[in-house]
Amino acid sequence: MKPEPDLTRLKPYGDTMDDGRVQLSFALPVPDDDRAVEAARAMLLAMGLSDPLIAWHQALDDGFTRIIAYGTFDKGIDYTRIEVSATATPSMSLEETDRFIREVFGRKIRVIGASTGTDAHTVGIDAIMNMKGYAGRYGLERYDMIETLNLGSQVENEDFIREAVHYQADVMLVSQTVTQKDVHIKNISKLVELLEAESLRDKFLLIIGGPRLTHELAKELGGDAGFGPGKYADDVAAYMVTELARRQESKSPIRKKEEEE
Ligand code: B12
Repeated sequence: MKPEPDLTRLKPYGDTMDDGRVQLSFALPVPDDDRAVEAARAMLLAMGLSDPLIAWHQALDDGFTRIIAYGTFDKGIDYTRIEVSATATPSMSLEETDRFIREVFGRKIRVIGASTGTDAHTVGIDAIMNMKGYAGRYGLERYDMIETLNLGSQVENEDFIREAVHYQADVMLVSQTVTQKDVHIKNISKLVELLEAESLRDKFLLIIGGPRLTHELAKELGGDAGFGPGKYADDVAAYMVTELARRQESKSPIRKKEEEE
């Protein structure tokens, strides 16, 4: 019989259920010698891992050592209590989203996107916006009822806002890949500040994405939603149309009257 994990004390799986074995790889800024190996072992223990094993080490350069190590995580995590912060949107196919837009808005939705600040990475924003999409999931350009403008990379926040206003965008998509020295946090905060200063923040649905972006972080920074790895154009499209519809409905005179009563 297949052994079942203890979900109230969930542990990593190495090669037997609940063994808690994990693999780590990291670099140490010291020469590759016995002392580096001992330091790596001490670090694993300091991380709370038991049975540390340094499986491989190699000089990366003078004064730098690459380490591959194993350790055991004994404590376990209560999986039954884990809560996820994510957009609660039902998944919709491309055709369903197009139909939804036709029925609810009766016009095309306009989406502008960019990789902003000094960030030169375009693959993430292209994965969401380009016609061919990514990983077999078509991008927003493929939707009949979505109009897109992809500004590419290294777009200054001020230029991005100006273009969004000019394009009369409903949605702004921002991609941030580089996170060194928290540049993504500073850049997104600046964008939100500028939008607020120009009383434009409520005019756009602001969606932020990137490899180290979570929904929670995006919200914390003043965005409406965040999407990271494993999310594709159809996830973004479904979120944006349901959220725009919700906002449209909350502004409708009938709804306002109902709320007042
Ligand atoms: C390709 C690449 C480059 C190319 C970029 C070419 C291009 N046109 O994009 C080049 C060579 C130019 C480059 C340059 C640099 N790079 Co680079 N690069 C990469 C690499 C190898 C792949 C990134 C990628 O394309 N991923 C594939 C896409 C599809 O994944 P994704 O971005 O996560 O996108 C998905 C989601 O996150 C989400 N998503 C992303 N954006 C958005 C936006 C929205 C709105 C939504 C909804 C969703 C969404 O949807 C996508 C699909 O699921 C990564 C390492 C790696 N393997 O990840 C390093 C990496 C990102 N680069 C890195 C670095 C440091 C740099 C440089 C600073 C290097 C240097 N010293 O010059 C420069 C940066 C220059 C600059 N000014 O920005 C680091 C970043 C480290 C960090 N945490 O900050 C990485 C992680 C490499 C590393 N391990 O050190 N890079």
